[in-house]
Amino acid sequence: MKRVVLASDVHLSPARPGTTATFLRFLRERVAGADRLCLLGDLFDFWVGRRQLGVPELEPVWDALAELSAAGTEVVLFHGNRDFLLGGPEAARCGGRVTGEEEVQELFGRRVLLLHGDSLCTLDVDYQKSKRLLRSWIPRFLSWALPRPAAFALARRVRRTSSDSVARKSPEEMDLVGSAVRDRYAEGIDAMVCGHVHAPGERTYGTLEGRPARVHVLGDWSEEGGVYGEIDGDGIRLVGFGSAVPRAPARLD
Ligand SMILES: [Mn+2]
Repeated sequence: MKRVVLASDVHLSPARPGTTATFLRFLRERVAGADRLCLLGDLFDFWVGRRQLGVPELEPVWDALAELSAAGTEVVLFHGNRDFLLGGPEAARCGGRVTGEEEVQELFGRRVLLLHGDSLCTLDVDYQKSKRLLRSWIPRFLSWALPRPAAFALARRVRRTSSDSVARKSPEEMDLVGSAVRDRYAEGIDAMVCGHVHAPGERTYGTLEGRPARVHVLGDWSEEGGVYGEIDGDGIRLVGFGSAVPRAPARLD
């Protein structure tokens, strides 16, 4: 193992062809040759289940991921809050694997917790409650039972409702919470990488037993680019693609 690349929150959608083109260029220019690509959730703006495979605008992305797999890059898809219905069919489509919303990986001698990040937004009580409902059997059943157009319409409706409620929330409610980060460090991990909050940068939430409780936060994507992560023997780095750049490292509570 020499190099692992991480990205999240690309929010691919047939409605955003520019972002798809930029992400495809990123896969060719920065991911090809890596040992592993971890996509830490919200790769898609929404995912209604296996019947979304075959949507023509997204086919080039699945093809590109399948090519990477065939060339020896392990592709790992994590669940975000918008694409938690990714599963076996999608793993098969790209020759990779789908894991849940988080996974601890032993990388270059360190235990690294990789996760989407919404589980660290513990001040957003409404969201944490609705998440339980959204991850129940209900959406799985609807995705299976509804005809494709109805499933897409429902997904768009849920997306709209969620952006309306996001617009009403305070910045604190939607941000990572330091105590939640330190709780994860208490489980014995050495590093953490997440996405979700769309504010890429290295953040340190105090210390736990003398060690910094640090999170490398990946960025969201547009056609201008995005901030992704790289892990190798030298450590973890946030790197800008296109015009995107990480924020300055921050010390928080
Ligand atoms: Mn998210």
